[in-house]
Amino acid sequence: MKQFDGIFTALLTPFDQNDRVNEKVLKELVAFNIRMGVRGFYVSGSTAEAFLMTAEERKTVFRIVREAAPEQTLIAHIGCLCEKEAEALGEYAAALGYDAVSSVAPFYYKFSFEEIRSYYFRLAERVGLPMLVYNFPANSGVNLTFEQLSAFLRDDRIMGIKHTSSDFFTMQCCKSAFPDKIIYNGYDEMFLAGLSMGADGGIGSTYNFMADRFAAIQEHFRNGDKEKAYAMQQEANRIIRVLCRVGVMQAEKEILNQLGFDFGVCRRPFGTLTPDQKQLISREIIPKLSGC
Ligand code: MN9
Repeated sequence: MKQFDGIFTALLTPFDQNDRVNEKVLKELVAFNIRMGVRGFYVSGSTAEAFLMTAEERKTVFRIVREAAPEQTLIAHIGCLCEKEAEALGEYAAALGYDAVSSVAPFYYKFSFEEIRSYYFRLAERVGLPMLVYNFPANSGVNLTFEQLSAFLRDDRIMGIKHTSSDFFTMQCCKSAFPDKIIYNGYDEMFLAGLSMGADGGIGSTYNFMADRFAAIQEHFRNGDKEKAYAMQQEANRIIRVLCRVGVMQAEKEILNQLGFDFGVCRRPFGTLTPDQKQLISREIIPKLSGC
């Protein structure tokens, strides 16, 4: 039985010079994260630039990560506006032996809650894997209330929530009403707050290069060592502040480049970093990280 608590890296996707998924580098990144002690991976999510990729590319990523992480818990993000495509992605992940699927709420058309709910249940049913609801109001424009999240959590097909929101009241209400469901904290800079309000773990983009720190924060939290946990969160946040100034995903790829991975840049329409921004990263962030 796979375990779902702890640290799950929301993997970035390396693209090569020709803008193709770079299999070799993705495998190196997965191995680096396994060495840092992650429980598993969240594959093909927002951080992976999933919405800028074709379904074929997302399947390729599912396969590569499965091969590189045979023992870790794997959650496949299958969300996209075309439900038929989400279903095909889910079926592919299930055939590869993924442990769960996840999806952001269907967005853009301002669907009713009833429509959103049936989207999730239909997908969970058809794919046949536990479904993790990805609640990310800031980017999806869909804000799920506690009552709405409860409608998911009381159902056996739903394993839990990835809560990318600073509404920790809602998080805590979910955990106390449904203690057996898994709640992931979504904003890395608030990981410790999430743990205090009932999160079982975190799914995050900055884990790509500092998963070990977040694993340590959770360990200190479990051992009741609040001061150490707080000090480590504060250190991580000094780094995340720089990322937020520069552009989170562009900066994350540049960090990996500077750590020695041939990671490339984000896909258009994302822009590229200026020499000054790259320098800021090498001055303010790289010395604070352990190499690979
Ligand atoms: O997966 C990530 N969310 C997004 C979670 O990228 C949208 C977070 O790790 C953030 O990137 C991070 C920086 O704000 O907390």
